[in-house]
Amino acid sequence: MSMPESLQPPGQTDAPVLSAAATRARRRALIAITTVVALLVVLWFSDSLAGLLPTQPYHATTQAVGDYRVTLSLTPAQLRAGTPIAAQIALVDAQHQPFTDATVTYAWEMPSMDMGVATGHADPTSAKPGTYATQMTAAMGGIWRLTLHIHRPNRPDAATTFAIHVHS
Ligand SMILES: [Cu+2]
Repeated sequence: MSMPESLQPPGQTDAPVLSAAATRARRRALIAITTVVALLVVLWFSDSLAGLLPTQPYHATTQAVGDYRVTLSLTPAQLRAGTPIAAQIALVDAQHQPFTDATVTYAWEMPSMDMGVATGHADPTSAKPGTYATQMTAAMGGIWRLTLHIHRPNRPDAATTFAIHVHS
């Protein structure tokens, strides 16, 4: 939209041009600040918002750990505080062969606060070779950490962690 001639005299100086540029810069700065604030608000509330989502099932996750590949499956699909979580740990070697001679120990804790550490063994299951099982319980909703130590005779130890979101 062009300005009426009466407001735009032909002898216009540089001042209004500079002022228009300054207005544009201010507007850009305002948009940038608003965007940053909005992002911070979303980040601030994202954890509580995630807790409100009805279904967010845990998907089996595979990690390469040393010469091994570790696949962690958890049930039930909807992990909830106070409900036992069954963990199934499938181990294969560099040749993708399952192995049954490992001693698997775990530590289960909430990294964001001191709630103690539950430790124990994951025992080999008879159903599936190379699969080890255990059970944990999260006392409260939030991000939990499962640390797995894999020890095999005459081989270097391996350890890895999994971050697990438990609903409250
Ligand atoms: Cu906690």
